[in-house]
Amino acid sequence: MRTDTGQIFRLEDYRPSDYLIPTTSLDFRLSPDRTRVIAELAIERRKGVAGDAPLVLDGDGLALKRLEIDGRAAAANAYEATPERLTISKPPKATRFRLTIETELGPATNLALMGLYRSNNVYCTQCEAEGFRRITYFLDRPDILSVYTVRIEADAKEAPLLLSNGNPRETGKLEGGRHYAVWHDPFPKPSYLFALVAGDLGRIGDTFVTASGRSVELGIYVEHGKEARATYAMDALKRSMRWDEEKFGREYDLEVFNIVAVSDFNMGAMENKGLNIFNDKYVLADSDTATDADFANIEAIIAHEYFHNWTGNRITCRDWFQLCLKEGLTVYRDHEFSADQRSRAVKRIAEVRTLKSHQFPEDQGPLAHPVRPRRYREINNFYTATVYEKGAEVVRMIHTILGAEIFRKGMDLYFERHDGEAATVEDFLKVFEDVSGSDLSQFALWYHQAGTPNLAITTSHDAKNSEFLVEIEQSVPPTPAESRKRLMHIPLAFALVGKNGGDIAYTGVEGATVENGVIHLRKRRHNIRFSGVPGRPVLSLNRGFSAPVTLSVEQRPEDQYFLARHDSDTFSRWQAFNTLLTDALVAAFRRIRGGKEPEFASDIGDLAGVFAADSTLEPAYRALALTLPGEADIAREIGANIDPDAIFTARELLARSIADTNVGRFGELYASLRNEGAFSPDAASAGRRALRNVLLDYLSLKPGDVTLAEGQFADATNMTDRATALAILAHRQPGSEPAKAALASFERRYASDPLVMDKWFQIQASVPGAATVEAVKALTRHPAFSMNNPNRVRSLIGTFSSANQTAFHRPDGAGYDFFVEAVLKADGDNPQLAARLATALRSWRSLEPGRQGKAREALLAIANAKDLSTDLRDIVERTLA
Ligand code: B3K
Ligand code: ZN
Repeated sequence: MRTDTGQIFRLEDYRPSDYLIPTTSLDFRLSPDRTRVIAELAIERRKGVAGDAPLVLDGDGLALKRLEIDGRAAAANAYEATPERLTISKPPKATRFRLTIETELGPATNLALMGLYRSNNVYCTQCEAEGFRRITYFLDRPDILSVYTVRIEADAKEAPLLLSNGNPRETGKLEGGRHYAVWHDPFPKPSYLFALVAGDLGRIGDTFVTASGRSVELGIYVEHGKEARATYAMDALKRSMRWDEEKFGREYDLEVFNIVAVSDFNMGAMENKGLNIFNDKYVLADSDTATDADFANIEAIIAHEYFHNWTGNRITCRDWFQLCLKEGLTVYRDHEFSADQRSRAVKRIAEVRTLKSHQFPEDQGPLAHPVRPRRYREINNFYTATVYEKGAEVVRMIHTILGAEIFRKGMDLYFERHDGEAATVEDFLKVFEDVSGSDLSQFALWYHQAGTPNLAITTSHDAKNSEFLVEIEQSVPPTPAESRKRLMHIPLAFALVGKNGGDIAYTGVEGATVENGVIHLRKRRHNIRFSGVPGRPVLSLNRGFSAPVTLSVEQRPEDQYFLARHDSDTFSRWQAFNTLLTDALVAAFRRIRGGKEPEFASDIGDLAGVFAADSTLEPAYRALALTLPGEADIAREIGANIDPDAIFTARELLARSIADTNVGRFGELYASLRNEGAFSPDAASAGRRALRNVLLDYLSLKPGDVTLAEGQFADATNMTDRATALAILAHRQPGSEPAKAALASFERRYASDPLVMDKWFQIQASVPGAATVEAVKALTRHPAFSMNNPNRVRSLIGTFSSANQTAFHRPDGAGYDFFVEAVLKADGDNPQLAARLATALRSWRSLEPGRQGKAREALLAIANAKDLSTDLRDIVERTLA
């Protein structure tokens, strides 16, 4: 039975705990069904707290076996232990005392993948956010920092490898084929960073010498036989370590750094101190099994978790409301890393696409919340695109506002001032105020206020006075629990673009502070007057996506075409073309809904041809330019009364019109981009493959025209080319002989490789059209599928519900019926997985009335089901509210 108390946690209720735990020693006696954990906690009453203050430790589903206070068995009336808490109502009078707590766990039956569990017979842990309380009773909150010593004992055959945080201290043999290891982590840390791994795994090792000359032993542990697939991750790790030294002056601080890949994991990876645990999807890669996107994700996630060592671990969060303090900041850091390792322009476009497709819908729907939320019922539901991606954008804006040099000074001060502490967003902002002397109080609203701001913009040119006028009005739409919004400080990068595409100078500006190409909007309305501008310029706005806002610009289409062809800022060029494509798709959608044939200006096809052929642009950039906005992006732009079938048709027709205009050019280019030589995952090679594969997609649009894709599938020498060709075959001609043959051959080849089978599930789950509902249902019975493995579930059911608009939103509701069943099934064992899946319906109110009604019924069916987890209940209730 579940005990959802419906309790809501509020930021304003934060207060420091009465007790501290300066040291923690844990002794694990591992066994699959009966693991014993003996915790010895040094407890210290905080100064000024009354001697009779009760000590209440958190638990979650725990069974207490023994409790000692200062080495003596606690009297039965001295405490109360329930699965959820251990209350010592009359703790010893002394300010310091010792608790010995013994609990018993069953890792093998822990399918929620929180706390101590087993993945492929490997013991592993996941404690963020509140998993440590599933291991022992503790003050399981991030502001309780403790120095840990961990002893692990296990069967030596079953678990030759015994790992925990910090540095290795001791190992030894025991009777009965058992052995043990002791680890000590000198850095005080919150319980959510605790980790343990024990099992039989393969290893690749390396050494890293830090800037100050200390040698660090690096290890990556994977399933035996998969060691070779971990070399790219190791390379990414070493590059991350060097980069953090060079860009942020941050050195690694322990003798060892270990990464373990496990196959059952609720998210991407976890930054436990000195012992990162990864979803194996983000460690394992080689040319035969991983796509270029996989390689890029591995690089980014390895870096992200490593960067947490300073932003998250050395400086952690005071409470979970401050989650963005570590997550937004660390995402900003990993974005910068990838930009430096790859192409900055390409990386920025990819980031903006992700932000718009994940964070914007969240911010514009029922689950909207500020980057720093003020309340939560289940903290695990706040590991969101808003906290991560918008949180990173907020840090980027600080960089934009203060400039690179002062930003770095602020970061240095942050590390200096707060090292070893549990900090807040206020602490973070304060360092930037201190180093710059600026007042960031209005800027701070980016943390506190939900919703995507909109800027309405009109321009006019006064030739007589050589003036260019720009009127900008900001508004922030209402979001749940926040109907009235305050005015924000929005840094809007811009340029006035002249006839030749270059930025033009002006002699003066009035109406707003404008510095280094950035307009600082602070008021509701700014009338900005640029003087010394004799010819009418074209306004290039929100360059580099300097602020996460939407724009409503009254702009002539020819200006947009002009920017798409000539803007000297490559990001803005992409943005201009993307806006043109989006506008064309929205117009086509409206015509289709009105029973008319859509029409597309031939200029769009021509412009696509220009991007494709422009060899001054990187191939990866050209690939992004040629990628049409996704169906969900178009839906968001339309806003209401969404008919996914009409969107799909609009998108298909635009793609065909672009292909028709460019058949010859695309064909030649496709042929010229053939792979030469050995595979390399580097950004430039990946970019060429990306462009070639986008072209293949266009070249396969005509009914029956899949011979190229068939050829590529047969000849492919790497997973990127193979999986793309397979997706084209499966999506263009579902159920056809070539599609069936390709799917079957792929399945034969990779049947024993779960991560590759995930691609096979994904490709089939995203086949457009009504029939996919039945196909996905059938695939849940495939031997390679398992409802208990999050990667499988996300590949099949997650892809179906969040990336297949036409099938999921089938008008008869069959997609929703299947979805309800799957979400409830997942919730039985793994609430976090179920809650994440359930967010697929967050934009249900923007659907046309028929689907909207069915989606609501589906949400109600979940809400009314018995015994829901807190996680899932929280999501459905907020979605319905
Ligand atoms: N900090 C973890 C996420 C933990 C999620 C808990 N539900 C991974 C990361 O962001 O680096
Ligand atoms: Zn993170």
